[in-house]
Amino acid sequence: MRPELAEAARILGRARRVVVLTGAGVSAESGVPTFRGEQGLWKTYRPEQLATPQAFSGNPELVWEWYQHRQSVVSSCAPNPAHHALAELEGRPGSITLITQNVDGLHRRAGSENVLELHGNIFRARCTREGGVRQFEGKLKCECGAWLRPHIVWFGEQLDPVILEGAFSAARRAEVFLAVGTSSLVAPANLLAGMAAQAGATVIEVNLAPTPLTVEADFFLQGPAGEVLPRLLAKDPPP
Ligand code: BJW
Repeated sequence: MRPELAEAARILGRARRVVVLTGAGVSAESGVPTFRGEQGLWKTYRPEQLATPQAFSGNPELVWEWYQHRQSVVSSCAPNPAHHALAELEGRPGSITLITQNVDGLHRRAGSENVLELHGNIFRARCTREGGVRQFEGKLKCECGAWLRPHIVWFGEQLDPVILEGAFSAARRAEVFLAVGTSSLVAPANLLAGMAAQAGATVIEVNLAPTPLTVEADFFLQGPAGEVLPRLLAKDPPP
């Protein structure tokens, strides 16, 4: 085991309050495209065309077409060893808060129960008139006649204040903050690691490549999440 990985695993193993923030990279090995980078979704579609309230009011059918396409991609994917390693973490003593920017639902499918979905869920829809949230079942209009929209936080939209406050308060109380597979570019999720560090947490980053967080992290574990996390979170890590 690489020495920094062994040291990070030791600190994690002793911590009682662990907060994990995941991004698109944690689902990449499941086959879900990331947002940025060479193979990223944004290389194919411009975000301002599809992931904004303006795009939806201009052409709701087009936006829904994109989301239904992504629903079918995600439905054909399965959780990978990174999701499973994080789900197993819930069985340990102490508190684990899993915060995800992902909308794919793969953490829950892997068995994680305590998940804060910061940016919504691709399989849910919300009435644009009444605000009610339900599972998306193929209908684009609510019974009340108004459009349903994806239950997703688009650029320029506020995050759910209850979920965001839950994430902030967990970060402020964390002993260890683990950031996995996120470019750390999108606010306010990218503020969480700094909040935890300021409150004294050890920050561990797992990513294929350095990000703006890397210089502030105590440990940067470079590699695919599906390989690094099972080793980092193993109950009895090898010496
Ligand atoms: C691996 C790996 C492997 C790969 N193993 N690692 C100007 C106008 C409007 C707003 C703003 C503005 N300037 C700033 C803002 C604020 C904006 C923002 O932060 N923008 C930045 C881009 C600059 N934020 C917001 O608008 C937020 N709301 C807000 O702040 O409200 C207040 C406000 C209102 C108005 C103005 C200003 C403030 C809301 C943000 C919502 C984000 N929504 C999205 C799209 C959802 C749509 C959808 O899914 O359909 O959420 S954006 C997109 O990015 C998505 C993701 O959750 C999010 C984060 O991306 P993530 O997860 O980090 O993925 P990637 O692809 O970026 O990175 C993947 C990483 O994994 C890479 O580092 C790889 O190396 C790594 N990786 N494979 C390990 N196997």
